[in-house]
Order: sequence, then C-alpha cells, then structure tokens
Amino acid sequence: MFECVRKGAAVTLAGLFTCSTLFGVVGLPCSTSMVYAGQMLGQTDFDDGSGLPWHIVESGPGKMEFAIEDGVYKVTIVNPGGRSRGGEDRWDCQFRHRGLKIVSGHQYKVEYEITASNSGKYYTKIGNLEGNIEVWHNMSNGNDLGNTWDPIPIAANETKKVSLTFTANQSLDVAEWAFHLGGDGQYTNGDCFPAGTVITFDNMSLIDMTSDENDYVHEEPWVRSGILTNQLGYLTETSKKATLLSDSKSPVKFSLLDESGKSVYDGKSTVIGYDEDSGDNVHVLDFSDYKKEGTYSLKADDCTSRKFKIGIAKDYSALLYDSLNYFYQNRSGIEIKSEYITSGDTKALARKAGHASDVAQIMSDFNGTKSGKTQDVTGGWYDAGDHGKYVVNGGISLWLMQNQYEMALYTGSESAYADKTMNIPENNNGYPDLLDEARYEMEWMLKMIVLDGPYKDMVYHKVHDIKWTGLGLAPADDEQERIIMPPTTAATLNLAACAAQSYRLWKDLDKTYADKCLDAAKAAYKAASANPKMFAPLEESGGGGAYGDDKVVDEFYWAACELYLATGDKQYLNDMKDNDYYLKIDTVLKGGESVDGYASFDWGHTATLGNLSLLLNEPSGVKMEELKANLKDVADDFLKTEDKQGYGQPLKAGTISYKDDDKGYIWGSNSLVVDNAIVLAYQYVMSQDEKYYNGVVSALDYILGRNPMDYSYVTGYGTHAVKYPHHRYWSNLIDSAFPLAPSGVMSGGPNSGMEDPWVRGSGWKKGTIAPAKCFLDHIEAWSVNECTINWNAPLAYAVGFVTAFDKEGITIGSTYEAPVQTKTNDSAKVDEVDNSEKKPDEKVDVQDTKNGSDSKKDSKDNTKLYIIIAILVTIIVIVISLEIFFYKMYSKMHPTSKQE
Ligand SMILES: [Ca+2]
Ligand SMILES: [Ca+2]
Ligand SMILES: [Ca+2]
Repeated sequence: MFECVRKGAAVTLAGLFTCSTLFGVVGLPCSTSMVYAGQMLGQTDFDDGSGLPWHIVESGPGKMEFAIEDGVYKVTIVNPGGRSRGGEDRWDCQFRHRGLKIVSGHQYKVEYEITASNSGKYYTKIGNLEGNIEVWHNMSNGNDLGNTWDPIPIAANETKKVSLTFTANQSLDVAEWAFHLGGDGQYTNGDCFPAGTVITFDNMSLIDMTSDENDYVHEEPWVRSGILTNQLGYLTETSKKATLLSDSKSPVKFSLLDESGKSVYDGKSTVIGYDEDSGDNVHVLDFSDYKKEGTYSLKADDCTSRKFKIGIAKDYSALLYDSLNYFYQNRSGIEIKSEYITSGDTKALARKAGHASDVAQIMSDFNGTKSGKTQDVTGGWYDAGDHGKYVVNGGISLWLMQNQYEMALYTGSESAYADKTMNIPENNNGYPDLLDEARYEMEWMLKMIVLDGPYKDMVYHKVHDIKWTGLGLAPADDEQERIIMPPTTAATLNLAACAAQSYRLWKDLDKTYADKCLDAAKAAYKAASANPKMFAPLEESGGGGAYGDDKVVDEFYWAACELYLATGDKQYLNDMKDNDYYLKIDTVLKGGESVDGYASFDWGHTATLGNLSLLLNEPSGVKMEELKANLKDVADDFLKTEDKQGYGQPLKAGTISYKDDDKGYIWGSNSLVVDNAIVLAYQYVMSQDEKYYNGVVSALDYILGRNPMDYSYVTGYGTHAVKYPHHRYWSNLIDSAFPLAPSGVMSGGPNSGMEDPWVRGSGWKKGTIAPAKCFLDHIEAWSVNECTINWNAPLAYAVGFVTAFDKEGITIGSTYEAPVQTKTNDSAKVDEVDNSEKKPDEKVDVQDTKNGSDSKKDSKDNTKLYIIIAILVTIIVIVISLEIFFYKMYSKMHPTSKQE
C-alpha cells in the first residue's frame, strides 16, 4: 500500500472520528474495548485518553477547562456564563456528543456517570442541534417532555449512575446529546454550578435497543505513507523532492517507478536525521533530473509512496482558478449561483444572498455600546468560516489579489486573469476578472468609511454578528443583529493602501472608479495621521474575531508607499523615509498578536507589502538597490530554512502568541508558508535565479502533501486531501443538508496553540505534539482547520506564479483528477480503493495502440453490459412500484384493510 508501516515510527494519524490518535495501533481499527454492538456513541469510557466526539462548547461569557485523564472526562467551570453575567442561560457551558440519528418508535437505553465537586444541578437532553426539539431529557422515560424542564440536583462529590430507557416520539436525522452546566437564565433559576466546580463524566452509553442501523461508525484509521510527496506531483522542469521516513544514518537507495512498476530513475537519499518540527527521522529524495511526464510512485526501503504525476501544469491551473473561486463563493450580499461555482456539488453550493442588505448598528466603543446609528455595509467577502467582514483582513487579501495581477503584468502572464478567464458574474464586462473579484471587496471597504463626525474619513474596523453563530448555517439564514465596530487607525490605513493600489491598476480601465479610490485613499491617510493611535483591542469576545493590532507604524509605511506610487507626491516619500520600516523586509512578525512569527508579512504586519509594491514599480527617489539587497537576504533565509527542514517548508516554530509563551507553529501556519513563498517569488523575478523559483515550489509541495501529516491541506487536490474545513455553510459533516466544501480551499493547518476544544479533546496534550503535527481534519477544529480569505489569497498567488513560469503555462478551464491509488503495486487490487474513476486495465501501458483500441472496445462492451443491467433494474423497480401502487389502491378501496 502507499502507506508502509515503519517500526519505531508508528504514528496513527487520526482522521475524522478515529478513536485514539496517540494510542491507536497502526493498521488496526479502534481499540475494541470501547466499541460494542449497539453503541451509538463514538466514545464511552475515556480510558484511552481521548474524548472525541464528546466535546465542550462555550458561549460567551461561559468558559470551561477540560482534561481527559484517569479514564474520565473532567470539565471545570471557569465562568458559568448565564443571563446575570451577560450570557443567555445554562447552555452557555455544555458538554456534548453530536452526529446521532434518532428514529421514531425506537427504544433507547441511556447510561452515564456524573460527579461534581460542588453541589449544583445539570440538565441533559437528546434533541436537535437548534435546541428546540427534544426526544429525551433528564431522568425521564421520554413521556414528560414539555413539563419537566427543571435541572437535576446533584450533591457535592456524589456520583450519579444513571441508566434508563425511553422511546423516541419522533425521528431526528441530526441529533445531539448535551449536558447543560452553565449559568442562570429564563429556564434556569440560579447557576448550575459555581465557578471552579469540576464535573466528571464516565461510562457514557446510548444504545438503540430496536436496531443497530444507526450505531456509531468509526472511520478506519489511516496510516501515513512512508514517503511523503506533493500529492499532485511536480512540474516537469522544477526541483522534485520527497521525504522518506527512515532511521538509517546513511543514505539509502530509492527508485522512481512508472505505472507498470518499472524503475525509471534510481537515486540515493540525503540524510537529514531528526527533524525537530515533525519529530520524525527523515531523508530527502531528490529526483529533480527526471523530467518525463507521467504517473509515478517512489520506492525506498520497504516503502512505496502514493501515486503522483510529473507534468502538473494543468492541475495547478485548475487549482489556481478553484482557489480564486473561493472568493466568489464567500461573497456577501449577492446570490451565489451554481453556474459560477467551479468545483464540488455546484447545485448544493449555490445559495441565496447572505446579508443582502447589511445595514448594521454602529457601536460607539468596543465594549458594545450602541450608538443608535446605522450604516449600509452590504457586500464584500465573508472573512472565514463565520459571517464577519473585517477591514484589516480584507485589506491584505484584496491587496494580495491586486498584487497577483500586478505581478502578472510585470512578468507578462496577465492573460490568465483577463476578462473571460474566471467564473464570476463579471466575466464579460471588459475588465480583467481578477481585478473584478478584488473590486468586489474594495467597493465594500469604501462603504466602511465613517461618513461624518470627528472621525470622518476614518474606517470602521469590522462588521459582524452580535453573537457567534453555530455551524450549519447559511448566511441568508443568519438572524443575528449586525454590528459595526469603531474606526481604527489600522483599518483606515488598510483602506488607504488598498485604494491607492486600486487606483494604479484601474486608472486606465475605469477612471471614475479609480479616482474615487484615490480620493478615499488620500482622505483616509490624512484621517489616520490625525488619529494615529486608535486601536482595536487584542482580546475580545462576542460575535467576531478581534483582529486587534496596537502597532501601526507598519500600516503607515504600507499606505505611504502605495500613495507615493499612486501620486508621486513627495509628502508620502518623506513619510516613507521617516518610517522605521523604510526599505526593510523582515523575517519576524513582531507586535500586536505576534511575538516572533517567522514571516515577512501577515494581516497585522504589512510594511513588507509596501516594499513589494515598490519592487514592481521602481519609483524615483527610492534606493532600490538597498531594498533589493534586503529582499535577497530574506529570501536566502527562507531558502536556508527550506533546506534544513525535513519537509522543505519555509517555516520555523516560534512563540505561539502574545498570550501564550509556548513554542510551536502559530495559528494559520500554512498561510505563513505561502506568504513566504511570495517573497521567494519576488526574489526569483528580481534575480532570475531558479533556486528561488524552486523555493516557491518547495513551499507548495509542503502544502500539497509533502508534510508530516501526509495531508494535502487543500480540499479536492491530492490523494489524501482535507475535507472538512471549519465553515458555517460547508458543514456537511454536521448536517447533510449542507454541502461539503468546494475544491481549492486551504486549511490553516498545524497550530501548536490548539485553542479549540475539539483538537484538545482528541487526547492530545498541548506541548507534547510536534508543531507540524498539531492538525486534524474536522469542521469543529477551528483552531487548526479554518479557512479564510487571507490564506486562500496567497495560495492562489503562489500557485499562479509557479504555473505561469512552467513551459505549458496556465491553462484556463483545466480540471483536476487525482491518480487512482492502489493498495499495493499489484494491479489486481485496484478495486479496493474508492478513489475517483477506475483506470483502464494496466496492460494498456505495455502494449501497442492496437491494444489501446481493444481496451476502448472492452470499455464499450462494459458500457453495454451496464446499460443492460440498468434497464433490468429499472424494469424491476417499475414492476415493484406498480404492485405497491395497486396494493395501495386496493387498500384504499377496502377500508377495513389493516393499513387504514
Ligand atoms: Ca473510564
Ligand atoms: Ca471581467
Ligand atoms: Ca501592524
């Protein structure tokens, strides 16, 4: 199989719902002790140190800690929440298990053990996710629904062992079992428990006594490949590197095998040894010299890699447009139509306009004081999995998209982004489609400008829901009140920079729009200069991401660069020269949320963006040689890091955040990989030295599968790609009424902070997992598996860049299909793999064209057979249907029949 079990390196990488990640045994299903016939729960006794799919869920200000230790699940109430603290009710602190299916008339047996360190009360129920339907609650047998809403009292240190049965009075396709442990409210007289209470759960069980059809299905654990490659493969002319898991201290032989299993290239590995970021012992396999297109696998020791291709320009082209389609699909304010969706279930992904009229309440401070005034801020992109729209994150995303176009102009590849290249409503309006997509965000940002009062021309920081919403929600069904947070210096400078950049790119296309942008940019810069210290707080709860930034010298620099390029006005040049960031490109993100993140820019650190614009435009009065020398230093640093890393990524561990001193990969680490790739792209363009181009390639290899998780972090791309990014609408995993994510969505990836309860509920202890392995693919795992505009933008940028320089270039309208994976190299076992379409018989490879046509004939014969079978099945179905019909008619006409 593509995975080979390695002694001493046996790590089961848990996908969705596998029982244990730390203690699982490679190649075996979950430990049998915890699964027994009839069990509907994915975890019952917590004896293996894992809690999932049980998890805690908090609504502000409710707060809990939890630990899975000593064979029990312990929840500590830090803040009960509840109405008296500004929350809602007892459900502000919950412990729950989702993914249940309840059938009307079935009998269920419920069992659990609960202990509390203080006396208090709790409420428990099985019902739908919205919380308005219950089939069972508390101590009942299901007959008292609607009248016994009182929580169950429990004494300090008492252990309640509950075992009872109930019969469901209705069916629920998507249900949960929840314990409410929070504060007071309309339905709860006083808090359930005081802060500091430890509530212990054990021996949970839910058995459907009537049928086992809805028992919990554990997904078979998968074992990572012993050789990690870019799962798509490699362009023909670029460097081609893979990582071999090996404890060997000396180089080992490896072979590149073609589809028939024949070796076409032999080489020797380079020993890296212990790779700190992954905790793996690794070698690098370099087969860059091999340039023939085809489908291959690598073999070394007793390992064979997944199949991959050489010659992937068309696959990269497909990825480019799918990753850009992310933005269309996250547009707010307009209907999302299937005709403009480039991948996935286009019918299910289409949706009604979200926040079609986004007229929101303006807050007069960040504490949530309403001003009584509203503003229409319809449009723009939703930021991420939520329905917030944040100027400081929209800004960098929009800037990157416009810079991708400007870079394409610089390198002569702009035809890939011209009118009629992208599937968007504006694909026939005479303007470049990439600029059209960016303009959708720019037009929204212009609506975020303060219209009057002392802060006129400043820009509101963000607009979002007043409270966080749950997963499984279409934007059109979001009923939360919308609020606009106060203007900030950072947001104002984001607008100044992006609008000035827009002016440059649009002035020869649409002068009216360009002038409007420039006027807004100048006014914003002036307003920010007059209010240089209006910051959004770093910490904030309630309905939206904080996006706090208390260091804006970098935003001032960025805006000054863009305005100088737009106007040539010396005032901006002087401001640039006075700024600490003048011509500086850094490898460390400092200030705001970040302590020492290894990158040159992110949403809160934007000085480098100004310098990148200078590099493409070379304005007079700027010491370009000095800037270019600085760029080279940084690019060399990233290359050095790639060479040191076992998996070739331009990323290093750092301090997790301003409030977490631990070291590791930071939130959205994958975005730093592609951000740094853009810096390498610039150095390639400036130097024409191919090693920098290959540096971009290496970064993408990591994102697309050459990583210690053996995941392609981009949905739909690769033979083992992420499927469940955190997103309210793409929430098929929670509720099948919603679609799966489309292709081309990049997950934020490994995050040592492990902030969400899902990833911690996996049994992983923070600080014990190697930085590059703090990842799992689950929609609830928002701290490792979210997706957002400022991560997909650099992905699209890097993919477009490498493809443009391939000899094939970017092909509009390409589609991607992963190679069929075989369990072994034995073609007889092809059928065991559920991956995409079945390939023609292997013999085609070694025979001539005549056999090629034979194989076509075979497939035609097969098609005939399928058609005959289909016709037979249809006839049978019709006959049965008619019988039922006549039987029903008969029954109707004879009312004494049993059916009536
Ligand atoms: Ca236990
Ligand atoms: Ca267009
Ligand atoms: Ca900043």
